[in-house]
Amino acid sequence: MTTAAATHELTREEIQRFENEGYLGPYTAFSPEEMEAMRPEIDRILQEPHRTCLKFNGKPVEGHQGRHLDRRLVWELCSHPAIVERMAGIKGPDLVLWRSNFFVKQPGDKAIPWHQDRAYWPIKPEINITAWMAIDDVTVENSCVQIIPGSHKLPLEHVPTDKEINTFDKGANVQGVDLSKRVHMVLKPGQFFLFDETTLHHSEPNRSNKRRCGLAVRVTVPKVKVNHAELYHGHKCVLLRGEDRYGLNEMAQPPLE
Ligand SMILES: O=C(O)CCC(=O)C(=O)O
Repeated sequence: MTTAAATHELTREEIQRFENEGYLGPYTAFSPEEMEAMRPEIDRILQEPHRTCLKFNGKPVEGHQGRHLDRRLVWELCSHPAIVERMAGIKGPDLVLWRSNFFVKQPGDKAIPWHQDRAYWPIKPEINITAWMAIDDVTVENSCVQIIPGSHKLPLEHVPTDKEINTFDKGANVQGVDLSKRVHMVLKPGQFFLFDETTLHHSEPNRSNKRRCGLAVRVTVPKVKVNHAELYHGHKCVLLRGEDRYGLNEMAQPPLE
C-alpha cells in the first residue's frame, strides 16, 4: 500500500547528497494552481497582526513571522507531508517546528547577504533543517535564493554588512569561498527546497517588477533547546512529527482555524 510517508520518502542517494551538499530539491508540495488558490488568503494573513500574544520589545511581531501558530493555512503549508516526511529521512522521526517566516521581496528590495543561519539563532545545539517554499513564481530575475553546495561543512565568521545594500546587519565573511559554485533555486509556486543550518545562501536585490514571496519552515529535533525569550514573547514550538521525549521547550497545539 502506498502511504503519504512512503510517497515522500527520500532515497539513500538523496540522503547522501544532502550530507555532501547541504541542500536538496526542488520538490513539489502544491501545484501552481493550488498555490494560486491559496495566495489571496496568504496575502490577507501577511497584512494582519498576529492573533496570539506575540510581541517583541513591546511591539506586535511583524505579520510575516510565526504565522503557523495563529493561522491554520500557514500550519498546513508548513506541515505538508512532502516537507515533513523528507525532513524525517534526514533528521529522524521526531521533529519540532520552532519557527516560520515569510520572506517577501517587493520589486526593488535589497539583497540578503551571504550567510549561514546558525550565526543568528537562539537554539542549542544548532540543529535545523529549513524548507523554503515558493508562494510566488520564483525566478533569477525576482531574486531566488542562491546556495553554495558543500558550504555547510565550514561555519564562517559573520561580520557587519553595508546596510545601504543589504537587509541583514551581519553576513558571512566569504573571502576564500568560491561563489561561482552558486546554485539558483528557481521554483514554481508550491515547490520547495531543503537546506542545512550551515549552508551558505543569499539572495540578490529584486531587479524585476514582480513580488517574490517564500515561506521558510524551520524544523529541529526535541533534544534542542530553543531560547523562546530571545525570539518573542509568547513564542512556542509545535510538534510536527513523532514524539517529544525531552520536554525542553514550551509547546503549542496547531491552530484550528
Ligand atoms: O528569502 C531569501 O531571500 C533568504 C532566505 C533566507 O535567508 C533563509 O530562509 O534563511
